[in-house]
Amino acid sequence: MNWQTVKEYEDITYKKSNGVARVAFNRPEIRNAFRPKTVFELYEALSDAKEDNDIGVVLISGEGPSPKDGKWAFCSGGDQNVRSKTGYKADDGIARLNILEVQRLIRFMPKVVIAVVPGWAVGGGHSLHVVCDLTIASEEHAIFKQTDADVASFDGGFGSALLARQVGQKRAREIFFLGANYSAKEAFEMGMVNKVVPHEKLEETAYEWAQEILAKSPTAIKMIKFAFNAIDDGMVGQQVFAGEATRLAYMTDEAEEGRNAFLEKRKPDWDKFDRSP
Ligand code: 1HA
Repeated sequence: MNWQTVKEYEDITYKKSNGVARVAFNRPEIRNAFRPKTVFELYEALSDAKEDNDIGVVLISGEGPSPKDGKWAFCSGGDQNVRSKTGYKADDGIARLNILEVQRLIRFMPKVVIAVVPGWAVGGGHSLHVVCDLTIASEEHAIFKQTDADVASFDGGFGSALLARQVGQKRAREIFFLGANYSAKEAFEMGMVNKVVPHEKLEETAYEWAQEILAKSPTAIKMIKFAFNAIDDGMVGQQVFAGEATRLAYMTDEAEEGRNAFLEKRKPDWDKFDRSP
C-alpha cells in the first residue's frame, strides 16, 4: 500500500494507491456522524474516484479511534446536532438529505465499492454499508445497528429494501424494528457482511480484495455489478445496464457504419452484418 492523499478535507480523508481509492469519514469523536458538509466532501471524492480511469475499486471507511474514548466507528448516520425540521442543516441554512445522493452514486458507479467497517455502522451509516457492493468488518469492533426508528427517521429506500434482499424480510424487519446491536459475526451469518477479519488486518484485507478485483476484466466487473442492480432498480436499473450495452455496441463495425453513413450522407449498408441467431 502506498497511499497518496488526493485532497485535504475537513470531514473526510481521501487517498489513492494502485488503482484503489479510499474515502473515510473523519469525525471520530462523534462516531463519524455526517453533516451536509461531510456529505458534500464525500460526494466530491467519490465522483473523483468514479471519473478516474485508473481507479477500479473504492473503499469507504471511518477514521479512528475516537480521541475521547478510543472507540471505532464506520459511521453513525446523520449528525443529530444539525438535524432540523426539514433535514440536516448546512452552513448556508439549507436543510438537506444529501446522503441519498451519495447512495445513488455508490449504486450507479461502474466500480466496486467496499464498505470497510472498523466499528459502529449505525442509522444512515448502516444504510451506507448496505448500499456498498461488499462489506468487510472488524471482528473485535464492528457493530451493526439500525437506530432510525429510535430517532424518528427512516430510510425507506436502499437502506431497508436492499437490506431485505441481503438478509431476508424477517431479519430486515427485526433490524429496523428492534434496533439491536449485531456483531460482525452475526452480520456475516445474516448475509450482510462478506468477511470478518481481526481489526489489525482490516485495511490490509480490503486492499487485497481490491487488488483481486482489479485483476479481473473491468467490463465484466461493471456489467455484472449493473446486472445485479438491475432487477431491484426498475427502469433506472435497465437504463444503467442498457447504457453500458450501448457503449459495447458502439465498439462494433456495425455501429461505425451507422455513424459513417450519416456523416457521409449515404444509406447505411447493413448487408455485411450478421443476423445469425
Ligand atoms: O435515517 C436517515 C435518513 C433517512 C432517509 C434520508 C436521509 C437520512 C439521513 C440520515 C439518517 C440517519 O442517520 S437517522 C439515524 C441517526 N443516527 C443515530 O440515531 C445514531 C445515534 N448514535 C448512537 O446511537 C450511538 O452514539 C452509537 C450507537 C453510534 C454509539 O454508541 P456509544 O459507543 O455508546 O457512543 P455515544 O456515547 O453514544 O456517542 C459518542 C459521542 O458521539 C457522543 O457525544 P458526546 O456525548 O461525547 O458529546 C454522541 O452524542 C456522539 N454521536 C454519536 N452518534 C451521533 C453523535 N452525535 C451526533 N449525531 C450522531 N448520529
